[in-house]
Amino acid sequence: MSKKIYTFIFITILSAWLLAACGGSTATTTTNSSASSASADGPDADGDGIPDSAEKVLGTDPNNADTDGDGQNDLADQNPMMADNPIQESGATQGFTISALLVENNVDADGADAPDHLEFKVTNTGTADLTNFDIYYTITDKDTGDVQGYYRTLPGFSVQPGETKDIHFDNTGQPDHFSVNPNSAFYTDPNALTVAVTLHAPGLAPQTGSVDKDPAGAEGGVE
Ligand SMILES: [Ca+2]
Ligand SMILES: [Ca+2]
Ligand SMILES: [Ca+2]
Repeated sequence: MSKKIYTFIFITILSAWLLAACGGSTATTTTNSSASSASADGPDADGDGIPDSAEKVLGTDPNNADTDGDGQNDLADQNPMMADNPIQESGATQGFTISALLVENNVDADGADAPDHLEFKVTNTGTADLTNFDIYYTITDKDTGDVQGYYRTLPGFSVQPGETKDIHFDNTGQPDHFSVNPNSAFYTDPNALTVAVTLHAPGLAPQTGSVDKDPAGAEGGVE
């Protein structure tokens, strides 16, 4: 699906919801100024003006007012699951490697939901502690070509010289586990996917990697 068509569908769904929320009498609405608000349309956990129930339909994150991390609120963002890659590091100094990139199947052998997550190992190949990482990753449906893109900073994640550490993307809330959109293609798209990541630390050359997520296979990736 093209970006233009997707945007049209998103706006159509959002408009329908806004109209319903306003009793069909007006297309204007009021955004919430605080998180964890609620209305006749149900809870709005992240206070972005879109109820949790509508976020599920739209595919946005009910716990994040800026699902794709591009700085634009979900309600205002015409393409809320597609951030452009803001990582523009020009440094050529090598300081770390991605030594493994793993994805987990989204259903178990019986077809039930499984706890998906994206996981990769980062090795510090330099002589100084590395912090202030940020990451951009895309999720591409291999059948339809649909792409989602997310940008995240990784606060609290650091790697000492010679050390290898795991970065996880899931919603367990554990240390070095970073939140993901539970309504993203990674969780909801049954087709084969390609996940591509660009990891960056200030002053160092970004490192990239990609891995396919098979719709029916076990956890895959490269070690
Ligand atoms: Ca919301
Ligand atoms: Ca949201
Ligand atoms: Ca956004």
